[in-house]
Amino acid sequence: MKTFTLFSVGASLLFSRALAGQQTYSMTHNGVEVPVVIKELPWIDRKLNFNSSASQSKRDGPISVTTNWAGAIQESPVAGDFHTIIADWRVNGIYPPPGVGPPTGSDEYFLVEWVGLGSDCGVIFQAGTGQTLTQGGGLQQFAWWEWFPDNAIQTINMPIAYMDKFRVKLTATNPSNGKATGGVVIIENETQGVTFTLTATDHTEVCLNNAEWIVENVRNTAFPWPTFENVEFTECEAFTTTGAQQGITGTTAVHGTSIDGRTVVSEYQDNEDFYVQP
Ligand SMILES: *[C@@H]1O[C@H](CO)[C@@H](O)[C@H](O)[C@H]1NC(C)=O
Ligand SMILES: CC(=O)N[C@H]1CO[C@H](CO)[C@@H](O)[C@@H]1O
Repeated sequence: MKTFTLFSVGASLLFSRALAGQQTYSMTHNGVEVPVVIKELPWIDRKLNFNSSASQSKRDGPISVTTNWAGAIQESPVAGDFHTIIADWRVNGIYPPPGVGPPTGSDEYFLVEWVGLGSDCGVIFQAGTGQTLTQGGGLQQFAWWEWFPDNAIQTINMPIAYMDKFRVKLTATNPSNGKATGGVVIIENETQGVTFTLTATDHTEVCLNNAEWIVENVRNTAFPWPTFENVEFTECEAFTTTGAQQGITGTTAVHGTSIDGRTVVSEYQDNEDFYVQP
């Protein structure tokens, strides 16, 4: 069972775990260092899952239809590879799918909003916000990061509330031959004055030819996509190893199908802004 809880008081903590790289991290509230608690959720395989029965229509540009992701994937670095990705968004709520009552028994609606580097070679360096909705726990919200598939989702004890504005930035460390084994996560509130920083090393190589901004149904085809407020990704930027800056223009739009027949769409606004709508 891949579960552990770590406590750190004051200064950054270094921990290591077989096959899971090493991490150092710290958090500040209005510039003052505060304790970090990172908790690993149970392992869920969160790789991109195409819905092969859905049509892959061309609209503004290339479209991929998946069962678990909706958003935008930048697959075309103008030169070099992606080493940094950034976006802002407000923390949405999640609600039962249309026409469905509150969760009962072991029902779990589980949505995450994130930015990531990689995905092409099956490894993703990613961080963002998330929500679960269950009968026992009600609505839970959290900030998190993950080096998939080395670790499961790592929740972070950052304060998080509905409609808080978050800014997440990932930077791959020492990219070489289009790959990296470490990176830096910075998760900032833009509402509550809290900044979390984590440096990861010694992980499985991530391929840097992709950068993505995603809303994901973590439970994939086990439960329908929940209802949620549109996730508006703003100030979306990706930087390449040659210093180029790219945004949403030229990305593959990813739409998510839900087992109840709904489609979660990704709508382009401009080069730095788009939204995901259930
Ligand atoms: C896949 O897409 C088809 C066509 O849009 C849809 O009817 C079906 O429900 C989708 N499957 C899943 C598992 O979301
Ligand atoms: C980095 C960041 O966005 N910080 C903000 C967090 O919230 C405080 C209080 O609202 C702001 O003053 C900071 O600018």
